Amino acid sequence: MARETEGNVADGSHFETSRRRFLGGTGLAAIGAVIGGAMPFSRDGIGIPQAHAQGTPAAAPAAKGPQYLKFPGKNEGLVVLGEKPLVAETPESLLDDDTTPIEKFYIRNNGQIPEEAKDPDAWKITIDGEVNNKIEITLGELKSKYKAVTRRMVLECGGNGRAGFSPPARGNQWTNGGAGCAEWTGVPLADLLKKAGLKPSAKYTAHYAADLHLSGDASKPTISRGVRIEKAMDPNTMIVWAMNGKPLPNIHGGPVRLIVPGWAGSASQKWLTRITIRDREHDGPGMTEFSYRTAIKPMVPGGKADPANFRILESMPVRSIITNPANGAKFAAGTKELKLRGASWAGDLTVKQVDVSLDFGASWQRVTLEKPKNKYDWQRWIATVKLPTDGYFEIWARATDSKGAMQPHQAGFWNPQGYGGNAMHRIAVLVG
Ligand SMILES: Nc1nc2c(c(=O)[nH]1)N[C@H]1C(S)=C(S)[C@@H](COP(=O)(O)O)O[C@H]1N2
Ligand SMILES: [Mo]
Repeated sequence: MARETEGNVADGSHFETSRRRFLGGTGLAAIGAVIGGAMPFSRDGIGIPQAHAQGTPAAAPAAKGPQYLKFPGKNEGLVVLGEKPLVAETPESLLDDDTTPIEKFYIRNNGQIPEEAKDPDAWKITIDGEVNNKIEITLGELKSKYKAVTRRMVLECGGNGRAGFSPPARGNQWTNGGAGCAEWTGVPLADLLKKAGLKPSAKYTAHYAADLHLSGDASKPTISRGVRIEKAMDPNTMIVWAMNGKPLPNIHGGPVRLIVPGWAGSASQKWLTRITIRDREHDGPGMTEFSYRTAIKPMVPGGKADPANFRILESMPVRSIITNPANGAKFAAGTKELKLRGASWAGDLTVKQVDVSLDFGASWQRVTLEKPKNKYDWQRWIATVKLPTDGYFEIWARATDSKGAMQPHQAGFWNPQGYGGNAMHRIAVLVG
């Protein structure tokens, strides 16, 4: 299948974003063929972003189209959102596997990618700070002295859904593809923290890693986030060394990383070297001002933000994606029904219900939703929808979490760096 490789869509304009969102899934062989050329979304409903009007001056700059990833071991359908640092997302239609294969898993770096560790089992991890006994352990010892567990859990970038914000928010323009669900093998961080013995003053973690700052300055941490001690003690928060049964690849933080499921992916430190327990909130790069923070009192979109009005983003919001058919799929004239597949997840919560619409949200049909395998697993879903006629259809999907929160039509609660964007997923299909 033809790939458009020209151009870099990092910090893409809203125009590029709209276009990419539409074309993003066309790389996958869906049930049918894929429509060539631009087919804009119909966007005249309330809260639906304006489609780029064809032929107007705003649409005049040549559309660059998505840049596809070329990286060893990675699927060529991944879309590059930034090259320095390397960031790539997975089109929704490539998230159609129950367990996301490594080759399809999104990539998010903030700094330079370190060289692959030559002797993974000699890799050292330190746990210090507000603990009774500092721990220094090699990966080899961790594997042999602690009981390993495997869990299938979603990892999702805090900025997932950012491309839905208007005006555009700062940062990588993720559509819904800054997420994946893999089998992670490792030990609960709580097991090490119990061994170290938390002091009563222990309030927060600070995560450190081996990746160099983009500038190459070794004295600057690339990113160093942390979580409340309660989350660190959750048995699902893990130090992991295997992904889908294979040694954790270097690009995903191998030989060893944190997985803090349900929360912004930035807490899941790759190339983990040290966790320092603090007596107060962490203040490393990624913890302050507007990074991984959302507004307490909703702010005017694009307006001036007051840092005092922001709090740390913890659990990610509910989201659902249609993983088959791919956006832009074409079906033979006379096709009477479509089989849909998708996935949904909801940060710390579970998904209670997913609905799909073929008529721009006028009516909804409930899908068949699977239960998660374990906590923090995503929930796959299937549905069969009847097509009233041939023609152009949009399929919309919305999920509702276990506390009753449903995905909105449009990314709301604007904030400068675009967190919490969880507008319902839409795809376009053409029948006949
Ligand atoms: N050391 C380190 N850890 C990191 C990052 C990073 O840049 N450096 N990026 C974080 C962010 S923002 C996300 S979303 C996830 C992405 O993990 P992945 O690249 O394995 O998908 O890793 C997190 N851990
Ligand atoms: Mo992220």
